Amino acid sequence: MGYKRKLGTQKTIFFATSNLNKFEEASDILSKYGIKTTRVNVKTTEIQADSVEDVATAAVTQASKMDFLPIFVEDAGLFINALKGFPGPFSSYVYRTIGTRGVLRLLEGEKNRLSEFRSSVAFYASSDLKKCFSGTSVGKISEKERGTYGFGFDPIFEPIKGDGRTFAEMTMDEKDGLSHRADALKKFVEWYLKKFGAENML
Ligand code: ITT
Repeated sequence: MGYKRKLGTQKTIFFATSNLNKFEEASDILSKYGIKTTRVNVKTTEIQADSVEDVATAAVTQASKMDFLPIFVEDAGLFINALKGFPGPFSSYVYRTIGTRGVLRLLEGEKNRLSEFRSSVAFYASSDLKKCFSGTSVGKISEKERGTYGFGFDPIFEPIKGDGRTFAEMTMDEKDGLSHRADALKKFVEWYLKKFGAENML
């Protein structure tokens, strides 16, 4: 039995991700707009590309082949200025290998700590109804890891619009107020609600 439902009577949007933290953040943000998110636990094959937009767009095409529609994927990466944008689209691999401490070592003695988280949300409802939305959060790489909340590079990322704390020193709500993921998802939700109308969706 499939889960494809008629658009317009949709109660749920599927989110294909293997990352529970990303799911938790996204479902929390979307729930504030009355949208229910259901996780499809798959790891799509990430293509090699320079931008998170290209990675997300390719991934959602793969995800759309499953019987869960409408669906979105979200690809994120940390782009560090002094490292010419590294790790960028390779953030997942870099996190799993050298981790946050490895990134701090790469930046030892470096004054320019400027960096940016980028997120792209690629949505697919049908072959003629698909769209990609991008968000950013500009910040600095801290000198040391700080904080225990969040995941990934959160302990070393201080958003410029914050108060000097790293994402890992913030509650999820505080991070949502400043994050690349929230930025991209809000653009998506505004478009989605305009397109389908909240009353059809709930
Ligand atoms: P899926 O592709 O299955 O969704 P993933 O963990 O591979 O999960 P991404 O490719 O989007 O997710 O993210 C790559 C890595 O970047 C991720 O594993 C984290 O280490 C890091 N990252 C992404 N978003 C982050 C955030 O909000 N805070 C801290 N680190 C983040």
